[in-house]
Amino acid sequence: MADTFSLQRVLETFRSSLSEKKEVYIKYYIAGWQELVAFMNSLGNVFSFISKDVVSKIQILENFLSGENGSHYVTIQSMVKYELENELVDLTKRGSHPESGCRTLLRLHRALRWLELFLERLRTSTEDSKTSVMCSDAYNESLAQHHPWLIRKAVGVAFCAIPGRDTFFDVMHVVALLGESLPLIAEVYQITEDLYAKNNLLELP
Ligand code: 1PX
Repeated sequence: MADTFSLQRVLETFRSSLSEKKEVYIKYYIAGWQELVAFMNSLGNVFSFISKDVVSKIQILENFLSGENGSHYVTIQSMVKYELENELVDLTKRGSHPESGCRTLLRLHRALRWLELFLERLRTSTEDSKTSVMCSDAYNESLAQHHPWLIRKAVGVAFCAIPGRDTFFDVMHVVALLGESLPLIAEVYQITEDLYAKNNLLELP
C-alpha cells in the first residue's frame, strides 16, 4: 500500500481546497486527510489508534457536509459563521454540542501544523537525521500541548515504529515536491488559524 501514496496527490487535494477568495473547502480539506490516513495505515498497526481518531473526525465533518444543513459546511469560513450564529458550538466546556464542526476541525487543524513542522524537518534533514526525532520534535512543538499525558505516552511508542528517512523519500517519490507542498499546507493552515483566532475558537473543548 505504501507505494500508492503520493505527496503529489496530497498536494493537489490541499490545493483544490483553496478557493479564489482564499476560503477553504471542507470537502477537499478532508480528502487531503483521507490520503494521509491511507498512508498512515500502510505503516502498520501501531498507528491505527491515530488513524482511527482522524477517520472518526473526517466522518463527523462528512456527515455535516452531506446532512440537511450541508450548504453551510461548504467552506471552513461558512461553517464557523453558521455554527457560531446558531450557537452550535460549546465554547468553554463540553455541553450540548460536543461534536461541533468547529471543534472537530480544530483537532485536524492542529494536526496539520504537526505535518507542516514534520515535513519541514524532513526537507532540511541530512542522511543521519532520525525520523523518530523529527516526528517527536514536531509533535512536542505542536499537538503535544493539547494532549494529556496518557496520549503523549502512546504517541511516543508509535514514534519508535516510524520508518526511516530513506523509506519516506522512497514512498513520497518526489523530494523536490516537498518544497512546493510546504508553503501550500502552511497557507491552508494559516488561513484557518487566522479565522479561528479572529473568532476566539482556538481553545474549543
Ligand atoms: C509524508 C508524511 C505524511 C505523514 C502522514 C501522517 C499524518 C498523521 C497525522 C496525525 C493526525 C493526528 C490527529 C490527532 C487529532 C487529535 O489531536 N485528537 C485527540 C483529541 O481529540 P478529542 O476529540 O478527544 O478532543 C485525540 O485524543 C487523539 C488521539 C490520537 C493521538 C494522536 C497523535 C498524533 C501524533 C501525530 C504523529 C503521527 C505520526 C504519523 C507517522 C507518519
